Amino acid sequence: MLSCAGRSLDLTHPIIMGVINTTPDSFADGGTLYRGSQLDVELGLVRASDMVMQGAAILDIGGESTRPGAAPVAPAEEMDRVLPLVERIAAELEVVISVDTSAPALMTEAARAGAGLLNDVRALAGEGALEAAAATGLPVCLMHMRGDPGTMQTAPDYTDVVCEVSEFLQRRISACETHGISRERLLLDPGFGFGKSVEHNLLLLQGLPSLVALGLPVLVGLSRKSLIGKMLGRDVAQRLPASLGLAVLAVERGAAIIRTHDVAATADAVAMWVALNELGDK
Ligand code: PT1
Repeated sequence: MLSCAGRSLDLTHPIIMGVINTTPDSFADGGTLYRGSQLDVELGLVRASDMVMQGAAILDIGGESTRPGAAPVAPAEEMDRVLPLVERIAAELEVVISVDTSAPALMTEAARAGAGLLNDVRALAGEGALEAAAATGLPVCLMHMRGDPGTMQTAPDYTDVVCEVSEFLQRRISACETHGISRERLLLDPGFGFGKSVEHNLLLLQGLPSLVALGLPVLVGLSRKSLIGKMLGRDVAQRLPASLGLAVLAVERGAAIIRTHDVAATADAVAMWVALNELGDK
């Protein structure tokens, strides 16, 4: 059980995190919550409600695109995008709200607005992030990234990618503990696509059990990412079948949470794995 503000998440079976981007420019679903140039909170609520009905236990709300090559966004702009939607969803839906941010001020305000989880692709390494996250009392997902979104795919290089990601995450766990964020509040994520070649991503998926062995729930986000495009020659709109395959391979290797744009399809795929897994327990 992971305690997320007023709600608790049962992690005995893998669960689904649905992605909701409030950015005009996200790689897979950018701009879909906009009417003209204006972000529409009601469109966001409809999307959120659909995802909950389809089986999402968590919704991950983001206001900064972190896909390869993305430019940074001003924290004030990010807050303006994210906070109204967090408030609206918290008031209307029974779901844990995760906020995908590295901005300390947004962490603080999101917790006030009803968020139940913080998801930081920079693993709280930014100025003031550890302190802000600690003060919210919320669980935190620590993700590995090499470099920053603008340049991370230039020439990713590792001697042993699984070891290096694992050691990085262990250092971030220690930093969290030093700042009063206990292990019970932490989730880990290898950060697929964040400063990794296709081969690095595949090695990380194959080596996922060694991250799971650290004893914290592992979150995996592979949905529609460019490694699929590079391997199979598919553009973003044609990456669902491979994303589903990868999701099942990740839960088979111990992933606790699957972050996806396609909640209904991913919930079906994971449900088949769960059914088979329960047979094995008998
Ligand atoms: C993720 C993740 C995230 N991914 C967590 N948060 C994104 N915890 C945003 C590509 O190669 O995996 N885990 N927040 C989206 N980032 C990317 C990265 C999108 C790479 C696309 C690519 O296409």
